[in-house]
Amino acid sequence: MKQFTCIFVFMICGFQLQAQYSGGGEANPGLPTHLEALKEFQDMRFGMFVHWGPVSLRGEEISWSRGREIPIEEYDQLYKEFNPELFNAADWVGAAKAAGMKYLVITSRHHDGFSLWDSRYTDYDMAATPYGKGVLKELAKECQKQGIKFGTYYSICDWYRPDYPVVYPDPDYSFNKEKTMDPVTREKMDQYTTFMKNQLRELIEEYNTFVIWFDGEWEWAWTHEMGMDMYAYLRGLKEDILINNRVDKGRAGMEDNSRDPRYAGDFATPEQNIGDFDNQYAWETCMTIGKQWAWKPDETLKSKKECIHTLLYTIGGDGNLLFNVGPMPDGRMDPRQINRLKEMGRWISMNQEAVYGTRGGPYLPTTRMVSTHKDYRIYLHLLKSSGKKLTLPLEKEIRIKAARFLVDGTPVKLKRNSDSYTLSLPGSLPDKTATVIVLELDKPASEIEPIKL
Ligand code: FHN
Repeated sequence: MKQFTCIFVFMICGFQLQAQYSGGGEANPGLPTHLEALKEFQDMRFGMFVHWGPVSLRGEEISWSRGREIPIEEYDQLYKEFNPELFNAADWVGAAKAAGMKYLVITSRHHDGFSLWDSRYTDYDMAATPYGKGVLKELAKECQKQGIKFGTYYSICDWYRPDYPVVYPDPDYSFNKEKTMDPVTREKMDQYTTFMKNQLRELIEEYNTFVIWFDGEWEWAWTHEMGMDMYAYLRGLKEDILINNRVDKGRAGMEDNSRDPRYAGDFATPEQNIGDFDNQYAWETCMTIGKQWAWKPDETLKSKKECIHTLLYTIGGDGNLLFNVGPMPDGRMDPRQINRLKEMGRWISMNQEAVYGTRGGPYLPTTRMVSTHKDYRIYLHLLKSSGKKLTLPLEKEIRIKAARFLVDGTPVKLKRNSDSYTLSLPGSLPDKTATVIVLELDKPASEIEPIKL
C-alpha cells in the first residue's frame, strides 16, 4: 500500500508540478525541476563536500583503495576500529561557515557500502562501530542551527553487498560498460534498489536532506529506466528535493556539464573540472582541496589563490562549487584544510555581494577576469593586473552609470565609446588575489546576453 501511495502521490504531484513549476526546457521529461529549490541552490553558489568513513584510518582513498592499497578483508573490518571521538558537528559546520560555504554535502554511503548513520536497513553502519552512533543526525541538526543547508551524497554502486552484481576491483572493470542483464541479476538489482529506496527515504524523512547527490551511476547494472524511476520516487517523497544528474545515465564523462534532456537530474556535476559557461542548465563543479577525496596525511593542498580562482571561474561560468575536505579518523577536520578554507572565507566575506545570489556573466570568463551579476549591477572579478585599460563591449541601449571598487568604494574612471566602455585601472590591483569592480547599470544586468571578450 505504501509503495502504491507513493506512486499515486507522485502522479498528483507530477501534474501539480507540471502546473506550478513547468519552466522551459525541463531536465526531466514530465517532471520539471522544482524551480524555487533550484534558485535557492544556485544563490548559495558555494558548498562543502565531505568524504569520510572508516577508510580514513588508513589515509587512503575511500572505496577505490579497497582491494588495492588495502586488502578487501582488512578494508571491510575497518569499521570495528572506527571511533571518531573528537567528532564535533559544531566544529565541522563552523568550518564550512567560516569558509563562506552555504551548504554541506557528506558521503552518507560511498561505493564501499558503509553507512555513516544508524540505518534500519543495514548493520554495516555507524551503530556497529566503537563510536556507536550516527554522525548525520548531529550534523543535520547543527546545519539547521547555523543556517547551513544539509545534503547527502549517496552511491548507486556498492562493492560490499553480495547482491550487487558489479565487482571492484576486477580486471575488466570499466566505466559505462554495456552488459545484458539476465533475469537473476535483474532480480538482484530490484532487491538492491528497494534497499536504496528505503535508505534514501530515511535520509529524506529523518535527516531533511535538501539534495540527493548520487554517484556511481556509470556501472552497467544501473540503467536509464532505473534512474528515471528513482528520480520519480524521490520527488514523490519530497517535491522540492534536488537530485543531481548522476541519478541517471546522461553524463558525457566525468568532467562534463552538458545536458541531455532525455535523462533525469536537476543539475550537472562536472568533476575536478570547472564547467563551461552555461546559464541555461544548472551545474556544480565538485573538486578536492588537495588531490584525494578522503583524508590523506600531509597532502599538498591547492594554494589560496588557486582555491579562490576556482570559485570565481565556477560562479563566473554560472555554476556552483562543491569544494571537498577529508576529515581525520579521530573526527577532527584537518587543521591545514581548515586554514585554507578560512583564507577563502576572508576573501568572500569582503566581496560577498559579488558572490551570493549572483548569476554568471555577462562577460564570459577570461584569464584576466570573470564576471557575475545581480539586479542592476555587474561585478568584474579581476584576477590579475594586466594593463591600465579595460574595454568592455556593451549594447548602446544599456548605460553604465558608475563604476567603483567594491571593497572600499573608490570610483573607477569610465569612458563611453560608441558600443563599449573603457575603464581606467591602477597599475597594480588593490587585492592581488582578485579585485572586484562594480558597474551600476540603468537596466537589469540579466537583460544582457553573454558577451565573449
Ligand atoms: O568514485 C567517486 C569518487 O570517489 C568521488 O566520490 C567523486 C566525487 O564525487 N566521484 C566519483 C568519481 O570520481
